[in-house]
Amino acid sequence: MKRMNVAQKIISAHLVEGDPAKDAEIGIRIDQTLTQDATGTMAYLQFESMGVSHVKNDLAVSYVDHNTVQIGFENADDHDFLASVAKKFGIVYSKAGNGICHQLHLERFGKPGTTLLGSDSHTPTGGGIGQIAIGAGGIDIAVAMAGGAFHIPSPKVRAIRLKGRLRRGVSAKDIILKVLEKFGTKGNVGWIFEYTGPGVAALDVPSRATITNMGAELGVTTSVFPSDDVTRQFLAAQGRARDFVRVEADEGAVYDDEFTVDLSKLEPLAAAPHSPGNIVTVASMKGLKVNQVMIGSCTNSSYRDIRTVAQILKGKHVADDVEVGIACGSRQVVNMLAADGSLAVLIKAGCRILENACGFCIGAHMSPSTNAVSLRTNNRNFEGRSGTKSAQVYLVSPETAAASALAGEFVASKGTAAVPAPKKFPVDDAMFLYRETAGKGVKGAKIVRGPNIATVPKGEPLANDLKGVAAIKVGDKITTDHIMPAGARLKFRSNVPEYSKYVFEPCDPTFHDRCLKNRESGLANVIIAGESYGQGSSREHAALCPMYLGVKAVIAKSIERIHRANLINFGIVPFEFENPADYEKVEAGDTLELKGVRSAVAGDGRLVVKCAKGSFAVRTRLSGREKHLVLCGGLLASL
Ligand code: MIC
Ligand code: SF4
Repeated sequence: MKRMNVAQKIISAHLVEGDPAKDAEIGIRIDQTLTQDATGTMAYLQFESMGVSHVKNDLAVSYVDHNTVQIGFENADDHDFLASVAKKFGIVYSKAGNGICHQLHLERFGKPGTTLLGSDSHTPTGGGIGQIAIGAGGIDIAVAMAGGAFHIPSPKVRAIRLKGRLRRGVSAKDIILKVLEKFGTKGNVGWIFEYTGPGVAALDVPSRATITNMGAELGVTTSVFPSDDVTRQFLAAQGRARDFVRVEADEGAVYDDEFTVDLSKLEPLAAAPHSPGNIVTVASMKGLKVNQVMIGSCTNSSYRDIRTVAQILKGKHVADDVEVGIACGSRQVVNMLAADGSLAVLIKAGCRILENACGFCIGAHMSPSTNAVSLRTNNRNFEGRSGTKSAQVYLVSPETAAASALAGEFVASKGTAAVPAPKKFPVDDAMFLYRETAGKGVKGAKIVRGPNIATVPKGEPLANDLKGVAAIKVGDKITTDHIMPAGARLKFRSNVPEYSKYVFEPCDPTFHDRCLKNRESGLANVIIAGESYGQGSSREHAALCPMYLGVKAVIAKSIERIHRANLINFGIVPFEFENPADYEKVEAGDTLELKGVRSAVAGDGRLVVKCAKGSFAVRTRLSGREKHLVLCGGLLASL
């Protein structure tokens, strides 16, 4: 029998289409789904339009954690809509204030050996307990809830071998920053990173989850740890011993590649502005004045993390000119910190205690001041994501964040005693509603639709000849935060016409108006981009809103996995330059001729595009399923 690694074991047990040994797309069965409010409203509107009576997968959970600020009626309208949908269709509803989706799912629902699909790019947090957990656009979650398969490229699996033991002051965040230093934020499409080796056993579940969570920044399909005795202990302490299954790689399992991290040699690291792949040592930053320190987010908001911070701050006070905010991952974490006195320590040390939610991480709270240096324990430091364009955001471990908050400048922590894995977590599921009707739903329950809940636009079939305009030309590593900003604009997620006004706002605020003009004159809008277009989040609005504005194609040097899938789901052709140097041939505003684009999509994906400076060749590599979607004008239009 073939000796399998963890990823292969779980994928082969869930395989419903294709052959992982071939270099093509495969379909897998999805056991669990999760959504969060900012992507969930669209996902459920799409689910509703599929006409299914209730969810068909094992467990669907709808979390509210992104838009909890509620300035104006919009967020609250979304919450009411989500709660009513959950009741009707058999979804568990996690109320605002319960915590951040990934932390909560790990604590209460995630199961080793199963598959989880979430409308959030950090869904791979579940890899910390041996789940194949993948982020995707909302419509893919809707399909999975309706019992459909999810498609991924046949994965290549890279072993990240951990050896040795971490030194004091160095933690899981530094491990994933090291992996990001090695592999960067582009060029990892189609890979699964599997953590193996003797160093794994010494990492507790929250540490493993920090690593798989931030693996999203690599652009991989997912990251996964084995499910072992550490996992067993964690699940038992959560009162979920029955959910444990052991999933470990077979002796001699084969990997497509491997990389070793010697934990004993690791030093505190940071991701410097404005990319999670821009890694520096904390030692090299020593002395840089720090204005703000933010601790929390789905990467570092566990009891282990915040308790560690409390141990470092105990009996001290943060520097006078530094503002410090702490957002815990869940009510469970807050309750534990309250019970053991850590919360009082944090308050006494001068920290601002924030809601258990995404908040600052997505620029929805505590934006830093102009030009501020902000140290944060979250996973993304894209320019402007904090809500302040000129801010210099560095991503660090909780240990480095706490030490720097005290010093008022960038400094590594000397460390503190390890927080032992709790023997018993206090379990209180009262803020998870509709657990009794999960999987069944309540027939006849009414869906509540306030004025913020608009309808989902459908695409149109792809024409054979397109006369187009290069509506914008952007550079490398354009993130979904550039395409579809969050923060102050997040409240329009359920209203596509309104949210579309902000497409590319950080790059070119005139994009929306120009696109509409082009669309009215019968011209197709085309986006020209460099390498790694669409990095970052799973937000399908970065495809849906451009579709609404008449964008028919993206031509890029390369496109990231989740965004590429979202483009296809909304009928936008994801083209790549055959010769990346041709990027130079197109200028913003150029007229483009895409003659025979429909036949090209239906055929081998090759097309010659005419432009002012002559012509250039592009290519799209689509599976049969993907071709069908693009030709129809997207998934909804294909139903
Ligand atoms: C993010 O961290 O960028 C988000 C906000 O959680 C997104 C989802 C969204 O845009 O709603 C993600 O990671 O997918
Ligand atoms: Fe929320 Fe930030 Fe995690 Fe996204 S990365 S889910 S915004 S905490």
